Amino acid sequence: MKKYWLLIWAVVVATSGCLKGQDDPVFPSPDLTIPQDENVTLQSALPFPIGAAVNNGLIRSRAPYRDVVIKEFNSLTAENAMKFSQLHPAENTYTWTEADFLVEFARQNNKRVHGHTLIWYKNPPSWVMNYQGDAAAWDRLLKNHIQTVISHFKGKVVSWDVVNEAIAENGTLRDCIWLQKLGPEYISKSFIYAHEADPDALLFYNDYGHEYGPTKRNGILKLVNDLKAQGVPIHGIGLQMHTRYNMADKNIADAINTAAATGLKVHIAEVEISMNPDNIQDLTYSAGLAAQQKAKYEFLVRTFNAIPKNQQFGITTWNVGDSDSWIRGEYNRPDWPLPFDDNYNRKAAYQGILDGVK
Ligand code: 9MR
Repeated sequence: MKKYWLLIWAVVVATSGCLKGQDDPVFPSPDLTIPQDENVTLQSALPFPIGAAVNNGLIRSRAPYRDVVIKEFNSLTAENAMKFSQLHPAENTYTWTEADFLVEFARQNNKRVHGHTLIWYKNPPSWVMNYQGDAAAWDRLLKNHIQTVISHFKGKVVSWDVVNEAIAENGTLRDCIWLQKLGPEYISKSFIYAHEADPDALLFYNDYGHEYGPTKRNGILKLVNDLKAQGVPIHGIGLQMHTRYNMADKNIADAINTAAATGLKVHIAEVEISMNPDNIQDLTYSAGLAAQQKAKYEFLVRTFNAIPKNQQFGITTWNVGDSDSWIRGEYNRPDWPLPFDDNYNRKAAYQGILDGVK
């Protein structure tokens, strides 16, 4: 008899494993969500634009994702579709399909589109890396790319991350192909070319690590203040804010307030709050972690909401649900960095965002 029950137990365990669908999240969030209130959305509750970086594949294939994007956010950034390699894979080839899809989706749903990103050390396609030419030829390459892209989206994309991540961790200019070929002026030239192509577009310098401390932050602030002093058309500063639950509030406040002190518009441009920065492989998302994440989102929003109104360009989360985040794939660890869980339920972090403007 004992053997018989053991057999049934074994069959049940084995079958429940098989029943797990292919689409089941790798790291399901436990039951740590807040009740759905149909009268509340982020875009209706917040007094500044609230955006998400989005992925076209998910917009097309996952209805709950698309629904949350439409319902909760009023500003969109392409997570990848407007990067150099994606738009300009060969010298004489531009591929607009994906970016156009996103812009059209935004138009149909009445969302602002923020362009990301024109010039980034990380993203040049191999034809750029292998390009042979003198300084004038490199200058033309830079100008053609920026102006072709901006002109294509003129009137549809209101703002651009013109240059992304040009400052290294030690606060100096990061070594990259653009610096090597054009010198430090590649940055001011990028802004000038962008402004020529669309004088109405708001132009941002975007970087991460303002909250790490003064070393990198001072390098970033010096760069944007120098650009301003030279009369270069720069209108905003993007703080990516890929941060973590145990980042000190003071560091976050210093990051936001020093950016605001430049007088530029401030975009918290790529927020997520990682819950597992130490890469613990068997970590689970607990009520305690959820509460800490909620508090960190709340602090960030409260601090942003306190800078002058006309400088509040908005806050953008780097994708939507926990399973959409680049973090899990990049670091191969469980993590829950976003305000929505794997199934697009609202987390405590969502409530934290709402509480930040109370
Ligand atoms: O989330 C993006 C990921 O899907 C891409 O593979 C990666 C490389 O293009 O870029 C990620 O987004 C980055 C953003 O463009 C710039 N700041 C850092 C972001 C996370 O790496």
